[in-house]
Amino acid sequence: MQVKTFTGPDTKTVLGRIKQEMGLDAVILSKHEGNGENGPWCEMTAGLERAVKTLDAGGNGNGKNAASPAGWNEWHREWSLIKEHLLVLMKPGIRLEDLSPRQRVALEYLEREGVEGTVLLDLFGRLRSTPHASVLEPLSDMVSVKPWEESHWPERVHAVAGPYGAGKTSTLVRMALSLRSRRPDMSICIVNADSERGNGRLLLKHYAELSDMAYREASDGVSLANVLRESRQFDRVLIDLPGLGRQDSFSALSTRMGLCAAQDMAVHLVLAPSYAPQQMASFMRQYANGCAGSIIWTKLDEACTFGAVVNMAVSSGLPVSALSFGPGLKNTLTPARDVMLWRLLFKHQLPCDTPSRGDAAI
Ligand SMILES: Nc1nc2c(ncn2[C@@H]2O[C@H](COP(=O)(O)OP(=O)(O)OP(=O)(O)O)[C@@H](O)[C@H]2O)c(=O)[nH]1
Ligand SMILES: [Mg+2]
Repeated sequence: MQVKTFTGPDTKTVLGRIKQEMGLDAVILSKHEGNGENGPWCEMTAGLERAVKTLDAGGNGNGKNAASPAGWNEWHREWSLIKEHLLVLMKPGIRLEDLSPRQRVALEYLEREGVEGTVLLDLFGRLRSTPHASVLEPLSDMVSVKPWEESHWPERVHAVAGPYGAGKTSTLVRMALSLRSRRPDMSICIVNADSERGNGRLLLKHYAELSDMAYREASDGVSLANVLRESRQFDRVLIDLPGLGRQDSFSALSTRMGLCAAQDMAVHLVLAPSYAPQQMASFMRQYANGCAGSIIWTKLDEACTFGAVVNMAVSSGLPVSALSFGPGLKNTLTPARDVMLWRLLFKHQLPCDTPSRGDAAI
């Protein structure tokens, strides 16, 4: 069900908006009215049983959680195949001897590290004309970083998504704890939207109580819309989303849970670098079309190569926001910095091995 909340000065205006955006089939799920500083207000949550294409563009004003277009997966698969064929044709064009020895060693290393051919080709093109440039210069352009800190993430609502067992719930707790330690004054609400996981529930509830945070549960679009509405007084709302089955996609989950309607929200994709490249490509198809926030890399302590960090940044265009490197919940997550990524990639050094000043893991 597609769920969306509309607000306006009175019932008539809000009904008009619902009709215009969702059509005559929309059902009113809840209605609230009141008198605020700016006069009377009315808020209605409406639902629609079928997937509505027209919501994509206007759902949250920027269409970032738009449902996948028909045939998206098929198209993606075909494009990957075309890319592979193109790469075979173009690979002889990577004449490493055109690069400086330092650049050549770096590119050879990145290939062994699992960085994809298309990315290497791009790097080669950028380095060829600048023999003195370090490989970190083009890499910094290709892999963006946006640390998990309030100044970089002013959105009020943050959700974590990702494959089963990737570390979503642990990451959410760590994100909440890091917020709490930096900003003790901040009011935080943790929302468990993954009703399938009993132990996740216990963990979230326990840490919320322990750290003076509110705890809520939402198992479907309607309850999540209600939770989001009544949690407006919180400075930050952190949502733990369920994992996706093989045939599922994030945009479908987003529609089911009514995330398209959520305002001021960022979705962070939680991944571990140890997934195989084909699996990563499959996650890209499932998630990247709807996750418009960042990638959080978990289980760095279990991985032996880190090329995936570069590959996913390039193919999704998402910045890396945080890194986690241990099964515990304390001192195992740090806001990402580019220098940490390069140490990880080129030296296999975890952020906890050499914490920079001011970047202590939470
Ligand atoms: N080694 C290591 N283990 C981690 C890390 N993050 C999480 N884990 C472990 O991975 C397991 C799964 O973590 P969860 O946070 O429950 O993962 P999830 O994605 O919420 O799992 P589901 O809700 O079942 O889909 C737990 O045993 C965590 O302790 C990490 O950075 N390193
Ligand atoms: Mg979980």
